[in-house]
Amino acid sequence: MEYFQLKNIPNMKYMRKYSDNIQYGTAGFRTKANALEHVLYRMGLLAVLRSKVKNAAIGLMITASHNIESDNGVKLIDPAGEMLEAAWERIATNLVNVEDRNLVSTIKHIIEEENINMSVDAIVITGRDTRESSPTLLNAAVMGIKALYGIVQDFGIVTTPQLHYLVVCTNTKSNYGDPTLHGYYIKISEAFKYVRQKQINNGQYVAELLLDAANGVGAIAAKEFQKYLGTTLAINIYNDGYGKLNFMCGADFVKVEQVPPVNFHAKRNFRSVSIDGDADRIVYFYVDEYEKFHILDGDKIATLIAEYLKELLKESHLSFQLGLVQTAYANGSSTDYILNVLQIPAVCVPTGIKHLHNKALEFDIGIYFEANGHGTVLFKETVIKTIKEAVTNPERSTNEKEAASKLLNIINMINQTVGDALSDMLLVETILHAKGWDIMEWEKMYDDLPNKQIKMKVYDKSIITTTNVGTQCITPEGLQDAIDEIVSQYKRGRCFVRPSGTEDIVRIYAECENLCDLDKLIKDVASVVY
Ligand code: 16G
Ligand code: ZN
Repeated sequence: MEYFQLKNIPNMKYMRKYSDNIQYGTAGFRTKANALEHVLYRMGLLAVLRSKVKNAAIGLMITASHNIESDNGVKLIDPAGEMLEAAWERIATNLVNVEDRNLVSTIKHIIEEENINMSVDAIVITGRDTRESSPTLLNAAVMGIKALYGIVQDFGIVTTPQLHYLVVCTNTKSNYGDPTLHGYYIKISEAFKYVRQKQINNGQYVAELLLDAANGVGAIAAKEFQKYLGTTLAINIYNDGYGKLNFMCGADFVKVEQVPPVNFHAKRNFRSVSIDGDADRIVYFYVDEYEKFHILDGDKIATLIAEYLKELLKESHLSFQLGLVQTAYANGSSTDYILNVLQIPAVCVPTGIKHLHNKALEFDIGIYFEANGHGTVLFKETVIKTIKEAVTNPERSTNEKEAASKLLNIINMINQTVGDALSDMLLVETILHAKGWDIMEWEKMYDDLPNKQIKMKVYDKSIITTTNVGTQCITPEGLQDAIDEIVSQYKRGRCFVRPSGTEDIVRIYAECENLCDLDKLIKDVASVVY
């Protein structure tokens, strides 16, 4: 090992300022922005090591997604666009928390343990959201990357899914797409326009929607998309960056509070969309003529996509194994619909995109969505190859070939590297257009069970540990029995309690058949947690 390479690592500017330990959690490191400079510096160092180990480009995204503006965060993206491998999450947590005087020895230790060849070139692809703290944090990361002689490819302000896309394209040498933002917009928008011109605009569908962009980077990306889409779809953007980021707006707010965002002119019964601060989550909603708010969340999006893909496969006479992956937050009605009506296997995994993504990879075509609106569809390479062959196969009928060609364009429209709010939005728009549906018709696919989610501050959330994909409490003793006892009193009742992996709180989710019982159910459970 050539240790001279480590001589630049000690850096007075990026000394560890806080003694509190911080953890690489569900979505990387996330906390108050002013506590993160040394974390970014060290993650820059780690990204270089990860790139050398994988002999591929690694992504480093600076964002705190739907959190308040004063927070920030960082996550590393592995070469195929997936979240950082679990073993390296532990390495990251350790590296970020060691004393400054132990930093160099810790790096040496990682190099030895992981058997890293330091002569391999390292490329780190960086991006950041629109937060005020992001440029300073990017500087810290870049200093870390350069201290270990890594190459920085910075894409400036991008959505999280754009950065995943850029990492994948860089590593697959254009197999997936061109590794530029133009490449991203053109790939998705061309596919969208292709499918649209093949379909007659009919029924209740109107090619116009209202978008709440959470005052985040999604507003920039949506404006850019509008240029590529031309008149095929009119996107009216609210919360477009001039207001406070994620403040009473955005997908997380709308989903949890079940109300429209602020600064939003909801037209009655009109298709409206909310995305989050880094544009990897999406929910649809509308307000009806009685001022009642309706949400069509990740579950509704997943079922719509699943049904449409099933139809296209049938039309093209292609048969693949479809699967849908959800978490325990999925509405019970959606799971029933998937299993009983669509007759597609539904699997439940723990919260966190890496779990959903990994499970979805097991199917030929794996659809995954969290109820909060993060999701995408993954197609096996062999599936794409078969569909491509079907498009040109002279033995197939014109109808079959048309359906296969639609499928191929649907695949191009989907950002398979991670959940992408804007790519998902264009996919939903395509399906509604194909069916000639307005948002009310889509909503009728199935009725959601009344549901509610609350956050609870507790003295120490680590006292609560869970099993069975986060739905059963193991500790403290007796808690789960008490919850079961309460839930058993409610028709179609379901309720679970788990500590959040991203915030210092406990989450309680409840659903049951009667809306008027819901508040009591969740309150009773909260009282035994407290
Ligand atoms: C993050 C996760 C999301 C999860 C949410 C809440 C990723 C990319 N995102 O946004 O999957 O639902 O945190 O997690 O993994 P929590 O309930 O553990 O706080
Ligand atoms: Zn997000």
